[in-house]
Amino acid sequence: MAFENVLLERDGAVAILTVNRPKVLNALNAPTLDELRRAALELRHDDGVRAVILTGAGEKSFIAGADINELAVQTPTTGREHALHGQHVFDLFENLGKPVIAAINGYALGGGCELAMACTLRMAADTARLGQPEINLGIIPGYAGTQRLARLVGKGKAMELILTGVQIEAAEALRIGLVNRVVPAASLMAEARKLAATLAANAPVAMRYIISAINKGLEMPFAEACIFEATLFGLVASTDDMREGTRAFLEKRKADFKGR
Ligand code: CO8
Repeated sequence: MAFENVLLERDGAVAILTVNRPKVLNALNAPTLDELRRAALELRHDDGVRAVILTGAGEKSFIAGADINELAVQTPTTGREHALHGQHVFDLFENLGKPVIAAINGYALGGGCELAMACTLRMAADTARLGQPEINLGIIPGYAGTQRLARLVGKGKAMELILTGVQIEAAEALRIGLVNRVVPAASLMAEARKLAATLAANAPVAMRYIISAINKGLEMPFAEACIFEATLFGLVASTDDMREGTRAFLEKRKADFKGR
């Protein structure tokens, strides 16, 4: 598939998706968002891809937010539609059915922080800076930042970050649980590839169900979420990978999971 604003590479079972507008710090304009949507659909349906890394081109920025040129001319109706469309695209990444690692190589602001939060895991360079600076533009997050940030770091911290619009450093993002890991900037991609390769060797159906159980389960009452988990647990028992994983343990060898 041809893209202009994103790069999509494969390295075995790992796909690397790079937002590629470094001159504007990888800001998300409408065409870029649409390419992310198309790339997400392609990656979801490609069984050869078992883990994805999402990053930004250049050394300075992951994604510096929605493109402010477009925000400056939005109307009430287009603003609502664009927010809903972006939320839909980010949902695709959250529910891709395989792990997506945000490799945060610099600024992750506004829509950039929101997209990172829609990823399954977040690994940040020690030089990265994260935040929801929308308040400084007289607007609010529109790509589900108010919701995902509150779920990730708790209501109090989310209120503080979104109301002040402050940028925080990677170490602080790690401390409050906004990112999973912080690594030296120079080794970010190597570390992200290592983690992606580890995940890509895991049983694909079980990974898909784990992501679904956590994402969907958190939105359900606890008792219903436990029933949902039990149902997925039962389903996973139908897979060849379950038989392979348990047999490999008993035979003291490494499992070879096929995603069936
Ligand atoms: N949109 C468009 N252009 C941008 C953006 C952006 N978000 N961020 C940076 N750029 C451009 C700059 O205008 C500049 O362009 P030029 O070279 O033509 O002047 C170029 O990128 C380089 O940026 P700077 O010169 O500003 O670089 P600095 O190192 O001085 O500063 C910062 C880096 C701090 C990241 C600074 O660029 C900045 O503050 N950027 C804006 C960050 C921001 O406010 N992001 C949030 C945007 S709002 C949002 O994301 C809402 C999401 C929900 C929308 C839902 C409905 C659509």
